[in-house]
Amino acid sequence: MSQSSRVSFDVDYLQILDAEGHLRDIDPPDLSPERMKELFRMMVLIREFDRKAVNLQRQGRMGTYAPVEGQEACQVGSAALLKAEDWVFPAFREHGVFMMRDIPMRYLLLYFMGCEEGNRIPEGNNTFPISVPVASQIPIATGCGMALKLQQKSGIVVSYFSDGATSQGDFAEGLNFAAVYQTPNVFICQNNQWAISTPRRKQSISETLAQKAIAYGMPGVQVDGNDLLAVYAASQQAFHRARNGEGPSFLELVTYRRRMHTTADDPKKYQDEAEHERWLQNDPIARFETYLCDQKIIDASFKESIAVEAEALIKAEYEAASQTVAEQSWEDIFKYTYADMPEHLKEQQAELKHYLKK
Ligand SMILES: Cc1ncc(C[n+]2csc(CCOP(=O)(O)OP(=O)(O)O)c2C)c(N)n1
Ligand SMILES: [Mg+2]
Repeated sequence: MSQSSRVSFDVDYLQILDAEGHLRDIDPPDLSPERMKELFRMMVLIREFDRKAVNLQRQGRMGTYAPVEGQEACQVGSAALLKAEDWVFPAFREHGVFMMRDIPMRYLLLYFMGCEEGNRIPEGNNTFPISVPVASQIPIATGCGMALKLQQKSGIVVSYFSDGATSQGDFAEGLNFAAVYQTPNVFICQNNQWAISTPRRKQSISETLAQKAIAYGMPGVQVDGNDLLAVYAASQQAFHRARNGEGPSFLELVTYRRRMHTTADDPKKYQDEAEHERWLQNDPIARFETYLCDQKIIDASFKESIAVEAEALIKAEYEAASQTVAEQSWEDIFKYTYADMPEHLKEQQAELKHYLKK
């Protein structure tokens, strides 16, 4: 008689701050008050930058922009643990990660103003440029992890993506081979509930996205992505495993895209208003602020000072980006794809020249 056996798995859900931002009965990660103030400051700066960027697009001063509002805790809480030697592979909504990696805001502004220069990451910064094809950065990140391992180099590789990317073949290939080769990768899925107008439940009927990791042979944890302390603690554990040669991990950070997919989209056409309103009450910045106030780490004057500082910084970065744009020649848009310009581009260049002369 054959004997049957069962294998069962659990997916943990990590939350440290409750919905209002008060500490639950669980030890918070070891973060100094100064470090927490800095992380809060970054979350506020990202939110201010994001709102300004949407306004610039609305004023016709910038091209299509993908807002990151709502995902500040996901990005700050994880990127806070990155070292300069680590490699980062972002998608197209990781503006907070870029800022945490010390890439000046003008790069992001330039990119969304249509200037490819914005995608030229400063020399020596191990952050890859914005990647628009959904999930395409994931297998490349795995390849980077394999390279680090083969070369016996230190450092880990973190790739960021969102729920929609988990439906792509690249996701399966990337996670599978990271587990097979036990690479130092951490896969961070910011489950913001939407892939343009496709809701999370139509993307996958799996109960969680984190459980997909288990099938590939790596730990998968679901985390309250609007809880900075939970994101930090989960990232700390995953990064630690990767640094210690214990293989890859997957984090599903449960969050919400508070605004439109991009400025070219109108979510009112497909979102349920009541559900949207419910999510708006779950604000990662407000929750962390409540915690920091409870702990008497920040007060109203600190908040005021970082808001003033953020405004000035964003203004200066916008001016720098505008200056670069003003110095660009219209011909640049034709120049850099081919060593020898093909006929059809020459024709288009001539056509635009004629048009601009009018
Ligand atoms: C391979 C590919 N298919 C389709 C698109 C068009 N597209 C751009 S963003 C997007 C949805 C992505 O959703 P998700 O991965 O959840 O990322 P989010 O927008 O939520 O950050 C799609 C389908 C694309 N960029 N790349
Ligand atoms: Mg999404």
